[in-house]
Amino acid sequence: MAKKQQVPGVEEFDGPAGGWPALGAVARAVRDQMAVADELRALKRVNQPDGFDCPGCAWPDPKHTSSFEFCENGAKAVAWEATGKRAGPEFFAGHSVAELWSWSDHRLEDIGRLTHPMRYEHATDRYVAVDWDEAFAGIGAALRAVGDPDAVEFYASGRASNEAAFLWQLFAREFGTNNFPDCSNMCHEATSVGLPESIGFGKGTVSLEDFEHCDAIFSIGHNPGTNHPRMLSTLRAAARRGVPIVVINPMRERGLERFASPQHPLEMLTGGETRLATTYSQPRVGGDIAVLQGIMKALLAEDAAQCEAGGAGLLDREFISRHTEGFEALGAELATLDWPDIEARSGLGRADMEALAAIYARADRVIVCYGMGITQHRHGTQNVQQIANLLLLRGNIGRPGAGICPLRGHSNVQGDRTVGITEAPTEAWCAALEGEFGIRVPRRRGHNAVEAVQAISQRRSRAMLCLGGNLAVAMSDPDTVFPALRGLDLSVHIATKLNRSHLLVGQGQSFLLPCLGRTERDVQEGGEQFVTVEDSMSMVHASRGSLAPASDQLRSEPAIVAGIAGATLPDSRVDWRHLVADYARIRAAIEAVHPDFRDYEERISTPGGFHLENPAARRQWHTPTGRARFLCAGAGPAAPAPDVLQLATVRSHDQYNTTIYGFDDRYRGVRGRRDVVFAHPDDLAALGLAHGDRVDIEAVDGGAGTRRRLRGYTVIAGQIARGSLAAYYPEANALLSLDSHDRQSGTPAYKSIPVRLRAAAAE
Ligand SMILES: Nc1nc2c(c(=O)[nH]1)N[C@H]1C(S)=C(S)[C@@H](COP(=O)(O)OP(=O)(O)OC[C@H]3O[C@@H](n4cnc5c(=O)[nH]c(N)nc54)[C@H](O)[C@@H]3O)O[C@H]1N2
Ligand SMILES: Nc1nc2c(c(=O)[nH]1)N[C@H]1C(S)=C(S)[C@@H](COP(=O)(O)OP(=O)(O)OC[C@H]3O[C@@H](n4cnc5c(=O)[nH]c(N)nc54)[C@H](O)[C@@H]3O)O[C@H]1N2
Ligand SMILES: [Mo]
Repeated sequence: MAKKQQVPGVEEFDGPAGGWPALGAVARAVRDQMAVADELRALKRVNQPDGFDCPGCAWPDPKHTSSFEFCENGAKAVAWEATGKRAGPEFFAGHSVAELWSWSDHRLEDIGRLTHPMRYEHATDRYVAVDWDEAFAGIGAALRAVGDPDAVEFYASGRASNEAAFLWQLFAREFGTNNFPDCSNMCHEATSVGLPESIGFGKGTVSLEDFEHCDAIFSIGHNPGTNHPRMLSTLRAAARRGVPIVVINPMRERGLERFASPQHPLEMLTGGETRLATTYSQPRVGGDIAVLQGIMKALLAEDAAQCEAGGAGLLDREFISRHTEGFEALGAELATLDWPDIEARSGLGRADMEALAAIYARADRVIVCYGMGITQHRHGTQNVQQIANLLLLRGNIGRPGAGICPLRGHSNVQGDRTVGITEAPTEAWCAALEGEFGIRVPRRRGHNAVEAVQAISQRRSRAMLCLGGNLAVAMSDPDTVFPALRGLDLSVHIATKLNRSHLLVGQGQSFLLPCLGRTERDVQEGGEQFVTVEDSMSMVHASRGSLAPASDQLRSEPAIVAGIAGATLPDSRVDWRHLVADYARIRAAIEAVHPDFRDYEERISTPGGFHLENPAARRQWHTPTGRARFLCAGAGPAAPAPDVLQLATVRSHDQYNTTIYGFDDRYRGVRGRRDVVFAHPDDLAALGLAHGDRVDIEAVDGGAGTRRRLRGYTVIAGQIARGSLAAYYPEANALLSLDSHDRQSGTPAYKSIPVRLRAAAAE
């Protein structure tokens, strides 16, 4: 084979995940960001019983340890927030919004923490400082001027605490709308919609202890080495027990292959490492329904053969008959699918899928973990439901060591939903809010994220308030979203750092309200406060910041929400000041409207917190028939035309969603750049292309009159399955139309964008 040509910034990485490079990366992050030694203290308080919840991810903390657990990307997230850099009024005086627009996403956030409330001034095209009271009054007046409450969008990103999120939804509902576009609409909505139909509950069913008792782990469509690094310790322990770890992922991810644990000095010092994946299957992007159908078909065939030979078979028949429905229909569907079709759609061979079925059948207790590679497709909800099917076939839900494990994104995205951030609240929730506060809660379904952006682009919605996040950049289709947001009458952003969404100013009013982060001390009238968050496995625990705030002007998220609410609703039935003076009062209100939070204040004071109710984990199925349901997916998405490739957008190792810490993607061998696309060498050869060539990527469903493309990308040959491409989020959002989303959950199809690749056109 010809030697690959040298490509600047691209060199294969042959080390394990973790190890010394991880420590080095943290040292660099600390050096770049943290000016004061004091801020380093923050790193020692991450995920400690009396410290703050790591803003990095929603993976739970092992209850029984209180020792510092080293996590490279957690440390980077903390350093990024606890930075010594500041973006104060002097900074904004020196730079117009038009100028800032030309800066990269990395450079915008790297200016540092926002220090003062700011209002956009049209005459000078600059953000200028305002008083808090002036800002609240201006926002309140503008909101009342909108007239129709359903013309206002209340976006939330999943870093907000339970307390802030609860106040957010209380304010919006008293104002009169259920418009709650939320980051989870772009993330695990397929889980929140898909699992209730399958198992009657929209969250994962496992706890961290289950990983100590499982006999096999399936990891489908997630990249924990980068996005949930503390999970590698769990996988490492399982691997050392001899538990098979099966990976199903179109890309080879180093963090799923090999790991040198920074927690284990001997492994570090001796250059040792632990092998994680025992089987690594690389289906085509978007091929998961077919993969799961193939595994189930093979399982049913082997089960039938064993039964015929007089054995007991491989299915948990007792569980299926007592607890489920729809088994016959699923079996009938699988029987109609033929292997060549499954192979074409999945990109795997029949023998591969039979081998996966055999591993699955041999294990008594199986956990399936999954992430964005499953949810962010046009058929994301169906993907999730096929995973549930697979588990139900052998009774792998609702017993120790087994279950379904969606890896949530933001550190409190699950909690935000629990405390009422949803466009479709239950009647029970609305009635409880009304009972507790004496307000009128609208029952009309509101907007999710895609619907909110559609409404804004059609001027049906005219104001947007954002509790964190960077909606414009996170959403698909910047060509539609950016102009739409510029047309708003009012935009309000509660944020820690400057990002591109804040620069989408138009003829209307824009406000930038700086808030405390997780790491910082939060003092209200009633004294020092803590907040609460819920992790991926439904554990609710306290988070208490300890650093001095980045500026004496900062306010907490709950205080800012209360400030806006008070100024907007002069006749509010809610005593906002009273609630915010002591967050225990907010928690008491949550307890009053949500039965699972009984004795909230008392239970939150136990180190490690408490576990929320999880009926599916107890085999109570809150479906209409009281049974778990096998759900058919049909033939699923067809394999694309031969010249069309499916592009998945992925996170690099140096980013947190739209926050770009740096330009390296260490485990994938990329340094100092992000303008690359991963492709299979055979696909490249078929197109007359090779490793290192410059290409243009063009969306196939570009939509009428538009041409969605990325120009001048460099191809990296290898690491990914045939028929598939991968490029970095958020840049590649330019390829995805707003209309391309899962019809059931509204999740944009960020992981299956049909594109063509061609040699770059001359400039
Ligand atoms: N450091 C860091 N931590 C984070 C984040 C971050 O950006 N940085 N983001 C947080 C958030 S909000 C989230 S949601 C999570 C995201 O965590 P992940 O779910 O790990 O997110 P992605 O990087 O989008 O990668 C998903 C994986 O899916 C694979 N994939 C792509 N298409 C397919 C497919 O069709 N099938 C299968 N089986 N796999 C596919 C990709 O190869 C990749 O390995 O992480 C959270 N934690
Ligand atoms: N192409 C593509 N697009 C995607 C995805 C993908 O995989 N591919 N993933 C999707 C997913 S899973 C998600 S979750 C969304 C993420 O969408 P968002 O949650 O909207 O985006 P983030 O990048 O996490 O938001 C970053 C901003 O949050 C603010 N911030 C940080 N900390 C705090 C805080 O403590 N309080 C407040 N108020 N603000 C804070 C900062 O100003 C920062 O600029 O993106 C989605 N978009
Ligand atoms: Mo996410």
